[in-house]
Amino acid sequence: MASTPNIPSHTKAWVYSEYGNIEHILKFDPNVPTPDIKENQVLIKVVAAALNPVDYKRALGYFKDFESPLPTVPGYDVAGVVVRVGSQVKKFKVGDEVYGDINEKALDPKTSGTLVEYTAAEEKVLAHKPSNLNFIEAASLPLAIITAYQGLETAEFSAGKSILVLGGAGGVGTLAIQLAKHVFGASKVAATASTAKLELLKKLGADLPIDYTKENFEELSEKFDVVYDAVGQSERALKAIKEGGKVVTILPPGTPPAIPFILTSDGAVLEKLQPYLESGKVKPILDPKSPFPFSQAVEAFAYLNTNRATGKVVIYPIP
Ligand code: NDP
Ligand code: 2XX
Repeated sequence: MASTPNIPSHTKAWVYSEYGNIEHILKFDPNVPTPDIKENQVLIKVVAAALNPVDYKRALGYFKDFESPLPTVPGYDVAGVVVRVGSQVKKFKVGDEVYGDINEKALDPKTSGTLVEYTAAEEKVLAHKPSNLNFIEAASLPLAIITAYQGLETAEFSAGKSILVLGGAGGVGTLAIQLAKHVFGASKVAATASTAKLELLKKLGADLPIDYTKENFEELSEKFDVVYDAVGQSERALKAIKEGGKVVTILPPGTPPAIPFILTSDGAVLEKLQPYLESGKVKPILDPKSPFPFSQAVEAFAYLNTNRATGKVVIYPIP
C-alpha cells in the first residue's frame, strides 16, 4: 500500500448523529478518525466538496433502512489529491488529482462522506481531474453530470431529437441542457426556470427558455421527444411529449409511464465526458455564493435547501 507520510489518524469533519433537518443536526467535530482504505480504494486529501439535495434528504432519514448506522459524515462529491493507494488499485498513484461521487449507489452511501479532510473511495467511481478545471469546479460536477448523462441515456436521447429540461437552472439541469445540446446533438433544447435565470439557460444552449412563473410548459403547442424532469413534475411532463416520446424523472417514483431514474456513480462517465470538459463545450456552473468555506457548511446547506441555487454549491477550502 503506497502512502504519503504524516497522514493524521484523526481530522476535522462535519457530522450528524441523529436524523432531522441537516441545518439543525450537522455539528463540527475536530476529531474524526481518518478512514481506512480497502484494497480497491484510494485515500483522498479533500480539497473541495460539493453539496447535493440527496445530502439533506438522507439526513432526514429517507434512506435509513438501507444505509450504515449513524454517525454520518455527509457529502458525495469530492475533488482532491490521492495520498494512499490500495494494493489492487491500477488507475491512480499517490499525488494524482482526482474527482468523483464517492457513493456508487446513491441510496447506499458510505458512512464517511466528503465534508472531511480525508475520504476513501473505490477507483471505479473516480477519474483524473481535468487539467483545465480547478478543484472547486471539478468537485461541482460528478453526481450532477453523471445523473444528467445517465438520465439522457435512460430516455434513449440521441442526435436530432428535441428535449425539454424541467429545472434548467439547477445543478443537474444546467448540465442536462449542455449535454443534450453539445454532446448528444439535440435538434432543439427547451428548459424551464424563473425569469431572472432565462439568460443563463440560453448561454448553456437552450433554444427555448421557458419562464415557469409566466407560462405552463405543458400548454405549449410544441411537444418534445424527451422531457427530463429534475423538479418532480412528471405528470405534467407527460402532456409535453410527442406520440412515442419519453419522460425521465430523477425524482422517483414519478407518474407512469414516466421513467424513474437514480444515478450509479461511475468514473468511466467522467472519463467519457473529459474531452467536452477540457474543450469548454461543457462547463461547470457554480452558484454565485460558491464556494462556502468549510466553517460555513451549515449556511451552505441552508442555501441549498432554499431550492433556488443556480448551478452548484461547493465547499472550499477544506482545512
Ligand atoms: P438544485 O437544488 O440545484 O435545484 C435548484 C434549482 O431548481 C434552482 O435553480 C431553481 O430555479 C430550480 N427550480 C426549482 N423549482 C423549479 C420549478 N418549479 N421549475 C423549474 N425550475 C425549478 O437541485 P439539483 O439540480 O441538484 O437536483 C434536482 C432534484 O433532483 C432534487 O430533488 C434532487 O434530489 C434530485 N436528484 C436526483 C438524482 C437521482 O439520481 N435520482 C440525482 C441528483 C438530483 P428557480 O430559482 O428559477 O426556480
Ligand atoms: O432525490 C434523490 C437524489 O437527489 C438522489 C441522488 O437520489 C434520490 C432519488 C431517490
